[in-house]
Amino acid sequence: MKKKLALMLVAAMTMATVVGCGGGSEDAAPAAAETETEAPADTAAAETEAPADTEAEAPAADGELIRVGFAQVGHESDWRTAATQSAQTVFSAENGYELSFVDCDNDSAAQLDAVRNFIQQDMDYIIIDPIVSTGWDAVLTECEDAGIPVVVIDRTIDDSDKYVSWVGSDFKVEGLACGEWLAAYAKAKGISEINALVIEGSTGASATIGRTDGFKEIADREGWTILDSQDGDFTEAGGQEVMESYCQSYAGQFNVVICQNDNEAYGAMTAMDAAGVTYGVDGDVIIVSFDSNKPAVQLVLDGKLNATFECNPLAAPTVDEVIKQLAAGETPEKEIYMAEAWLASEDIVPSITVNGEEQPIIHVTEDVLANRAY
Ligand code: GZL
Repeated sequence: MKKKLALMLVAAMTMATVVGCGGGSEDAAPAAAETETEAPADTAAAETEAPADTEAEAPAADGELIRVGFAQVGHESDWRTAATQSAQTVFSAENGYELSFVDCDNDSAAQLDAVRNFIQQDMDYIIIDPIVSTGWDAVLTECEDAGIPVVVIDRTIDDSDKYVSWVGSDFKVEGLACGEWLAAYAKAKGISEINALVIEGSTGASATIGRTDGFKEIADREGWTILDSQDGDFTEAGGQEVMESYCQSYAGQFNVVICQNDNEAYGAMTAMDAAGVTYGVDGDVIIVSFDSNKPAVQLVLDGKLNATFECNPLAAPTVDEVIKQLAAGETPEKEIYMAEAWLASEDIVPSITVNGEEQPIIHVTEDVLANRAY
C-alpha cells in the first residue's frame, strides 16, 4: 500500500479531520537547483549521527524509500552547513530515505517554488527551514490539500500552523541569555556603562527577531545604550561591512559588539583589526556571537570572543523521529526545542537565570572544545 495512503488512513484514526488528497498546485514553477543527495559519509555531521535507535530500522515498512523534500534557507553560514550535512546524513538511502534537497539561496520566492515543486513530485514528507517567518499559509494549505505532512525546522513560521511539528531553538531565550550574561559579566568586571552595537541576522528571519528582542529586553532593563542595529545577513562579508561602517560612525563610542551569528563575528573582527580596535578578553570591546560552531568556540578559548550562545543545528535526527512517529500513527509534539548551551572565555560568571530558570555558563577549555559536535 502506498505509504502516503497508509499514513492518511492512520492519521484518520488519530486526528479529528483528515484532508483528502487534493491536486498539487497548478502554478508550480521549477524550483532552484534540486539535488537528490546521498549521505556524504565523511561529513562533519557524520560524527553526530542520529541516535542509535534511529538507525535500527529503515522507516519504510514496505521497503520503499521514504521520499523527503527539504527546502533549506541557503548556504550563508557555518551553522547552515552543519544543519545541511546533518540532514544529508540522516535522510540517506541507508536510513531508508530518498532526499530531494533544495538550497534556496536566501530567496523566499525560490523557497515557495521549491515547496510547490515537492508537492508536484508527490513527496511523502516536506521539511522547510523558512527563510522568513511570514507568507506561508497559502503553500502550507496546498501541502495539506495534497496530504503531504510538513515539518518545519530551525526558524519559525508565524502566519500558519499547518505543519505537523516545528523543531528548533527559542531565539528570544538566546537573546535573553546573551543579555543576562553581559549584565553579570559587566558587574563582575566593574563595567558601569554599556554602549552596544548590534550586527543583526537576515531581516525577517525569526532568529534575528528573537535574538534582537531578547537582548533589547535586558538592555532596556539595565539602561544600556544600543547605538545601532543593522542587518549583517548572517554572513562574514555582511558582518565585516556593517562593522567597517560602525568603526567609522561610532569610533571610540562603543564597548560591546553583539553579532547574531559566528560568521558575522569573524567579519567584525576583520573590520576591527583594520580599524585598530581591540576586542575580546584583553581588548577594549566585548564581542559575542550566536551559533557556537567549533571555530567560534576556538576563538572563545583563545579569548578573542568573550562568549558565544549556542543554536543547535542538528535537528535532522529529531525530524527522523517525528517521521517515524507519524508512520506509526502517533502524534508528534507540535513544538520540539533543541538543547543548547552558553559558553564564555572567562570563568567569572558561573550561571545566569533566564525566564526564572538557572542555566550554567560553560567555561571553555580544551576539553570543551574537543567535545563540540559541530
Ligand atoms: C538560527 C539559524 C541562523 C543561524 C545563522 O537557527 O536560522 O541562520 O544563527 C544562520 O548562522 O544563517
